[in-house]
Amino acid sequence: MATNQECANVFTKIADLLEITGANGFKVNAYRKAARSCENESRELGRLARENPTELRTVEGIGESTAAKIVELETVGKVAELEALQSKVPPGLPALLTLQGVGPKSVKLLWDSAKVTNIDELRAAIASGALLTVERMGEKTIANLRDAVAAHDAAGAGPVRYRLGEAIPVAESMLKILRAAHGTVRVAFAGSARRGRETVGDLDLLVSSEDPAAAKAAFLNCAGIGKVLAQGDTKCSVQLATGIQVDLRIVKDNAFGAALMYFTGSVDHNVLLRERAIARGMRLNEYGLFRVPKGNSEGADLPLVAAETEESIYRALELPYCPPELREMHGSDLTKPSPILIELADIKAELHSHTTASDGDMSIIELASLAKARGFHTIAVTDHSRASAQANGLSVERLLKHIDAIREAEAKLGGIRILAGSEVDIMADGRLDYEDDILAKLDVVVASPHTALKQAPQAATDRLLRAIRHPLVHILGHPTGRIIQGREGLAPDMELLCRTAKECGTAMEINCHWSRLDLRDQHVRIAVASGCMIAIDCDIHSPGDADNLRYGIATARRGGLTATGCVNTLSAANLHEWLFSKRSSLRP
Ligand code: DGT
Ligand code: CA
Ligand code: CA
Ligand code: ZN
Repeated sequence: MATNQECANVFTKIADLLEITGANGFKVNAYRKAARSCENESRELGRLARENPTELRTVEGIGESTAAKIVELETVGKVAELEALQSKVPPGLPALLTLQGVGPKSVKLLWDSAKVTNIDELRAAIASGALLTVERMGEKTIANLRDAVAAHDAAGAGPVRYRLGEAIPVAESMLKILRAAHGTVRVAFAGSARRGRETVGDLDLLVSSEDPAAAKAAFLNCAGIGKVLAQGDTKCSVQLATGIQVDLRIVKDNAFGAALMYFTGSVDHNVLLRERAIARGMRLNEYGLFRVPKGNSEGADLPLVAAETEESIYRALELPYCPPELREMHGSDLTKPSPILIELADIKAELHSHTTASDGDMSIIELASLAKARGFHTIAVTDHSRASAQANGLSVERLLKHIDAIREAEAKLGGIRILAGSEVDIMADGRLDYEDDILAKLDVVVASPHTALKQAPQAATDRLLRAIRHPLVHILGHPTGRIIQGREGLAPDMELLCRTAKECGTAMEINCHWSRLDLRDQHVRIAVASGCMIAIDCDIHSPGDADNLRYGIATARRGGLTATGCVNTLSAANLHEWLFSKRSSLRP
């Protein structure tokens, strides 16, 4: 079945090729919008295309022709228009788009004006100086191209996007430096990182300052800058040695909210806000929301309505505040108040963690002390089961001893419930790796797929359903087994899984590690709609893993999860009661 990402990729490729071949911008934008809506859609488009193609038209941004292409992709396995476009350009040309900072416009220019049709020819054209004769191609641009080709040669076709957990710490450390600069009033990161997307193309930082020159100097002095791409009084862009690009905007504090709103995006959300402003006789841009007096269309110095905070701008547009994580295509009904989304502080328990008994770095006491220091009332120790031999999974004999060790540690440490659990492997056919009489001895069972992650969707659905329905299983761990930028993982019928999880009182996990984020945002939306419980767990192996909670929370918020839908927010009594309801022997 075609995944939503595959549908999105088709539309992105069509848009790129249209732009390279000089098609009109309106058409290009329609395809880009279609690509974004595919990425954002929680229903599975491949399934819709097969079972109920007319429903495709209900997806925001999908029209008649794009819907037909999804059906074509699903049923034929390829899209004729894309193939036709590909045949119109030299085969090596699209690869130029994988170069850092090279978009369709640059590719078109390189092709039209310098006859460059692939990366090798680009390398040669840079070396020979041939590019210098191209109009609109300055030395700076050529230097950037040279670096991009070098980076490509060094990394292969390295990732153009960075995973959230790789990007956010970089943003935080730069914000810390900006915060300390003379004259700084407020700092924030914006862009896709603030919206909590699982990967980001670049980082967008914002600072308001009474001493813009000091802010700029502090930014350009940050450690790890490989190259300054641009610098002005209000805008700077750098590329770090690690490859990631960081854009900084320096603004006046009374316009911080407007800038934050604008640079948080998404582009689609901004467009909707701007249209709303226009409809109310106002204009919205990165500097503020302004009133446009009748008859004055292009005047300068329009009267300011709001700019200082995002809240004030939403209010002036007569809209409820929209949390950044929901500022995507699917939040298109802006007038509908957002649910009160779950927050980090709501989490009171960790239900998936590993000790040195399997592949963790900490003892039971160390792990539980960490959870206690975070103010959690409960930590579940869930080491791997025997089938995970590479992770030193526990034999039945070792597991039984481990349970005793957990009871001892709990008595010794005090002040936190330490539950004895297991992350038990779900075999390819859905059987679990321990017998029921063993599972029944545990307080918590997280059942996870670790092998056979390429099995067909139907087999994956059957396999995971069996685990969800197992009366001794509490949580389905990292349900698809995907690794971001690493492996696709399983593609089960998530709606059916979540519906069944609801019926069985089983929770679906959001695994917080930034390389997993599994369930992913679209799946969380399905889970929330189905009403099943969700667990948000850090799958702790090392002390630092507990800090990944924020990424799981961001993913949960993107899926519209409220605190009440998450088992980790329950009081100790209610949590233990739920766990107990699948047991007869949870010790008091
Ligand atoms: P990324 O970096 O690809 O992960 O995604 P974003 O959303 O961070 O995109 P970026 O860095 O290009 O721009 C940051 C925000 O600035 C974006 O979310 C919305 C705003 N923005 C940028 N370009 C435009 C534009 O052409 N029109 C509008 N309305 N907003 C824009
Ligand atoms: Ca960005
Ligand atoms: Ca940017
Ligand atoms: Zn696992």
